[in-house]
Amino acid sequence: ASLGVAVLGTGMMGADHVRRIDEVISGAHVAAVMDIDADRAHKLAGGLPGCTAHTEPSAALAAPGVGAVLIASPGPAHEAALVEALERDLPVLCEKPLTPDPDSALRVLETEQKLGRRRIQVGFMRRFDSEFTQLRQLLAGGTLGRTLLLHCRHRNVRVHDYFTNEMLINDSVVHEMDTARWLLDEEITAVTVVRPRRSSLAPEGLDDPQVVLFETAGGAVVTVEMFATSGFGYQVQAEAVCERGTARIGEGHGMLVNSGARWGGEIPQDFLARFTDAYDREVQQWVTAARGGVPTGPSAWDGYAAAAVCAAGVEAQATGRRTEVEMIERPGFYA
Ligand code: ISE
Repeated sequence: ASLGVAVLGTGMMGADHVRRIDEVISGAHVAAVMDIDADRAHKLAGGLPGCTAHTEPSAALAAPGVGAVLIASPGPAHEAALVEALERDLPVLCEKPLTPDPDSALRVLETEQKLGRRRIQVGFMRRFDSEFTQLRQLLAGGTLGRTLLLHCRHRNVRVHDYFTNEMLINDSVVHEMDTARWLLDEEITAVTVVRPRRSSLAPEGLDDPQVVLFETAGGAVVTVEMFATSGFGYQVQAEAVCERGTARIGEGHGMLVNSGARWGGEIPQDFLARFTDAYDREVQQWVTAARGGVPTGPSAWDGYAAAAVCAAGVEAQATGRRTEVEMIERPGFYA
């Protein structure tokens, strides 16, 4: 039977996932939607046969036909929803962050471990992007030798006026934290933040761009240029520098047009456009696993590890000092 998904939070991400489950994914349908904005929830549910609308997460989880949960509400609402989903033994796809800080993430890990099997997948969608997957396979294959350096660029067109320096770490650079851990298969042990002069086009209170440096357990170094107000496009690029060569992804060589003494192409403007295929694969694999048992994508452990690195990142940013990451040992459950 088709998997009935409750979607919590119907903002930009949640609404896109509703569309994806309805139109793109096989084996699932949207059984319930929840948003604190009742109108919004009702409008969305109205277009979906059999879908109910709610303003409380618990009501959505208890709605008829719900067999799994997709959490796309703001980060501070995640812990309560995750715990309730686990109590109901429902498979969960939780948009990042798992929770906003390491302590609450640890509580989620403990609750999941008590269940005795993995139920949570965290929405680090880059792991489903074809170029990122290719890079990981190349690095893991070992033909280039060990990876010494990973250079990352992460550019957004613009951000909301309320975007802060902490959000630059917690909402944006968190993706590089996960990507680096996954590509290198090592934990991040320390973070340093360096600021060039500030773009005069950045909103008040935001120091943009920033350079964030990670050190890994095995001694690799990762540099991240985070530029949230580039103005021109959404770009996520990475170059691995290895002992016997380098590999680059995210250059965006899609269609190239030659005309009028110029050549060029288009740059996507946001993550929904840049990572559409990755989101599609992410949700499809989650649905397939949820119907058959255990999720295989990024786990609650990955969500916790990212939260721990974020905490170090925010401190490094505030103090200007190299800050070591504090993390528990990885439980065997998440091996
Ligand atoms: C946003 O929350 C995301 O997750 C995007 O992937 C990232 O590029 C952006 O900077 C964040 O604000």
